[in-house]
Amino acid sequence: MSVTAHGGRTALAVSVRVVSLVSLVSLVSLVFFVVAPAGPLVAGSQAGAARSGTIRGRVELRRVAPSVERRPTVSELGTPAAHDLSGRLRSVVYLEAAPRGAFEPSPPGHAVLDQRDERFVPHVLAIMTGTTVDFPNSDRIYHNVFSLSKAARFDLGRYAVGHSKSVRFEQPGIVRVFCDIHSHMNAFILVFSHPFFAVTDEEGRYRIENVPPGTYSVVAWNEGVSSEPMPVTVPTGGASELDFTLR
Ligand SMILES: [Cu+2]
Repeated sequence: MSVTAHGGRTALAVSVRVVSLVSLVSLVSLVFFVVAPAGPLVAGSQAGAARSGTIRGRVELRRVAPSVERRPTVSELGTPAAHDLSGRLRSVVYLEAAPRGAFEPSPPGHAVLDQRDERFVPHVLAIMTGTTVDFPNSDRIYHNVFSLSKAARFDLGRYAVGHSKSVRFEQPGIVRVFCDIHSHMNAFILVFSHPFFAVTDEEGRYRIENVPPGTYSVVAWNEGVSSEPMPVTVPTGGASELDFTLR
């Protein structure tokens, strides 16, 4: 963890890293994040890129999870509360188990979870293990980011606008992020041991690219609620459609 003055905003760039089977076996508490011991092998990244396919579809939410409302300030009293639905409309879709050898190592990724207008932006972040997440404070008030989640426990303390602290996420799992000062601030970071996941847009559409041909179980997640794993077969160089309904 390190303190850095935050300059230009880094684009959310999640990149790929091979995780050894040994470390995976020790992380079995969340079974659905674990790479399967067997599966289609891809000879190399070039061959894999040429033959790999896509899983795409839509996650429909029967109802949107309620948010914790922000207390209005004196100047806002009498005006309607600003609802932030958009973050809660986004779901994460991921392969329950990724094929071994299906992805190449690459430098650890970087992502940003901003603190802006007393909210975490984005509300849902999906990353691979080894990714460092910056938590810049873009508000003129203090925040205190922390998590008590099993996959990552941290407390960044208070820092002012223009400052940032970072956390590197090493363990797969779901990390709930809060602010110690503002109880209405919360976010999710989903940490995967493989790169086969996607965050949906606000309409629920998703697209998982570069999936080697094969049959997989796919799970959709929204605000702590997961679907049953759904089977899907990805043809060589083709696309498969898979829709989910949650809640
Ligand atoms: Cu705060």
